[in-house]
Amino acid sequence: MAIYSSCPLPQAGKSVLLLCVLLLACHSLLLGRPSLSAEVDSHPASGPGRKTSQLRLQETLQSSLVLRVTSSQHNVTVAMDQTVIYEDLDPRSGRGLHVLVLHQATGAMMAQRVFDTYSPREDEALVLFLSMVSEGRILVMAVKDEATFQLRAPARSLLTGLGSSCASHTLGWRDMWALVAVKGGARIAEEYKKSPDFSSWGAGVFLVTEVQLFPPQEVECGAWPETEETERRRLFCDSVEGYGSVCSCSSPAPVVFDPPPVLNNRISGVPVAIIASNRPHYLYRMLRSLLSASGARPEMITVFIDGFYSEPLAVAHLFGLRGVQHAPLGLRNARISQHYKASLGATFQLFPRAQYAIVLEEDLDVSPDF
Ligand code: MBE
Repeated sequence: MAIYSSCPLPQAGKSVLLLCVLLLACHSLLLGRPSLSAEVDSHPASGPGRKTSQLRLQETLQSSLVLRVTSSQHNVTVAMDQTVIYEDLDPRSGRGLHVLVLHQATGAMMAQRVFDTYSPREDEALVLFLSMVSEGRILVMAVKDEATFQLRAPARSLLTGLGSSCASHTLGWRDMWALVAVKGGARIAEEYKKSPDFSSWGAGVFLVTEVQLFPPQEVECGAWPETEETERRRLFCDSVEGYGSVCSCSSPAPVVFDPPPVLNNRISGVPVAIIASNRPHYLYRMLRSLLSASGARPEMITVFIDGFYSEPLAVAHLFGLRGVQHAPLGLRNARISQHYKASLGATFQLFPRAQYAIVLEEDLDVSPDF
């Protein structure tokens, strides 16, 4: 494990850090395990030979990977081994803090977000997002242009909690910065370049570090019961991140609901079409409320997605619902009309005897007596 940091540390802090690094390295060597082991303890291991659903197809898994992270005025790029997995070179957009979440066993990218922390309140969204990421995941962060004008103390202390030595005070106006860390654990690597004056940007940061990966069976939750619901949960939690307790090992949020039936229900045979695009967190919230409403019947619900977005489809499958992706047609209002047309057409094809359909958009919340 390499630690890169150009942020000033007090001398005593440096000696303690060196000692800790040496101790950690010895501990890893003695145990013959990757040095991120502390984070895995919160994911109890399952029985031997069990693989996560996403990993079942992969015969040989790497034990480590090399990350290269660039942070500069116009560029955030992340490469894994020899492959660029993320790149934002657009000079007109993408200002702020770029965050990637990687799976600690496969290195698969599970989430990517940009928080424009030059602008107000984006730091709150950053804190919320990071709080929803499961412990043990690898976090990669990099600044593009400027990321500190509205980066307030709570966000700074959260980054400090991830092991950053720059985030609390040093990181400032138009400084460049990259961090690789483990959620709930320690910093893996950090690089920083100060902007020379108010009207200039810091020189580009190029961070290179090797990250140790975990064997899949060490990161899989063994506490979930062996049910069809768990199968869906595993598929979801192996591929996407940022849904908090859905993937909690000890107290996972329910994905099956058993709402009370409605007496003399005259709409139990009415299909429900959810009109969705690429707002998977809204979709998650709406489906949770819909499936909890009295009389809800999952088999009547279809999620129609305007585009080939994988995350909303994963959310539909998490709840055991049908998901249909459409190739988008047209632009703006025309695109929305086309999506409605295709979704209604498909609904009455799926339910040819239906006379009515219920149409809901992905950002609604359904009341319990809907
Ligand atoms: C802006 C523009 C933006 C860029 C942002 C962050 C400023 C110059 C002076 C002040 C504030 C902003 N000031 O320029 O360059 O494109 O995203 O800086 O770098 O308060 O004096």
